[in-house]
Amino acid sequence: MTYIAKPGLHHPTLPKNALCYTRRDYEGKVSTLCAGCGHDSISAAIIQACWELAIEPHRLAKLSGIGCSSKTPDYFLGNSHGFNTVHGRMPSVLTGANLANRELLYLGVSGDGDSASIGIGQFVHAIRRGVNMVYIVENNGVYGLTKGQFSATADQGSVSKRGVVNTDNPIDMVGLALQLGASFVARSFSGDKQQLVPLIKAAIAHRGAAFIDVISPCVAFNNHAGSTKSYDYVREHNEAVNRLDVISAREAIGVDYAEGELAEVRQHDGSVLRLRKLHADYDPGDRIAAMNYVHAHQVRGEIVTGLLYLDPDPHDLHEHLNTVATPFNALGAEALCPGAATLEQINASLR
Ligand SMILES: Cc1ncc(C[n+]2csc(CCOP(=O)(O)OP(=O)(O)O)c2C)c(N)n1
Ligand code: SF4
Ligand SMILES: [Mg+2]
Repeated sequence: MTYIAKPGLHHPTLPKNALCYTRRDYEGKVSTLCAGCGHDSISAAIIQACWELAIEPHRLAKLSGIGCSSKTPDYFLGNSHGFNTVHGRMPSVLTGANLANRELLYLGVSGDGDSASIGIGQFVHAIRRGVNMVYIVENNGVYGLTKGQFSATADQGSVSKRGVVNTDNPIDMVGLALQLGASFVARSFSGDKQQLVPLIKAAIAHRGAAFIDVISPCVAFNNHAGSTKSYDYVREHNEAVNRLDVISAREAIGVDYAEGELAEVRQHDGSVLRLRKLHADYDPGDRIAAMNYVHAHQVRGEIVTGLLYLDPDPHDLHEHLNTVATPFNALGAEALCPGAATLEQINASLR
């Protein structure tokens, strides 16, 4: 037996969301990851975010590649659609699914190896095309599943468990996503659920390419002194620039902050993002400034977290392609194959 299913019974006093579902209804199978792996905390944050947003499980599709991180969709949202692709190919499968049915919420879960090494070509094109999705990279700086080789996000000078020093320059996924035009870019830490849950909720509410880089320590291969992706290192070097609250369309907006501290941004689904600044000089509406800020802090060994960039007027791939509102998978044969006469007209127009 390669997995253990959780018992279906719930305690009757568990809190319920607007759909009368408990958090248990958003769980998956029992995790087979190492105890303490950051990836399990990210799965818990995804469960919490989807429960709080009262997402109907059949409205969400989760896709992943290969790796410990890419195994995690088996451990959450057991009642949603799922597709485990080959290594590094999740973005193109997600893009195709999104084009066929624009009405689902798409959640891509990947690793730093899956997205920054073998899948980097796929990652950059999905982001630059503005595919409407939440793209989470569970970033531990190593290939956890294949026993801890440095990945392309490992910092230069970072030391492996066996004492090998990484001499290569790292790929910064946040810097890449900003440069490629992602309309929502965030970074977080698997050990900071308070920050991560609202970021995931905000990314789900966002229409466009929403990217979250989550530093997620690998306790088996990259949690020692000398690693820059260990729990201790991230806790000591975490510079959160803001804190986020997400108020969904059906909730009343209560006033619980002092004026002047907050910026509010309304999303296309009616939800409101309330952003409380922790650093006065950080502006998440300025893409270039965000790139400079993140890079300058990275040079000093600091990890900038929070909502790093938000385009208040995002556009997605369907808008770029001017596709019809009806999902392609719901169009009948008549619309999809309009016949020989229409084909002749199209051909004539191209002559
Ligand atoms: C085509 C192909 N090449 C190589 C592998 C071997 N492989 C499996 S997972 C993996 C790396 C996973 O690293 P990452 O995406 O960072 O996930 P993690 O396990 O660290 O969460 C590699 C190289 C594979 N499965 N398929
Ligand atoms: S090997 Fe590392 S990434 Fe994989 S489950 Fe264990 S701790 Fe997590
Ligand atoms: Mg990894």
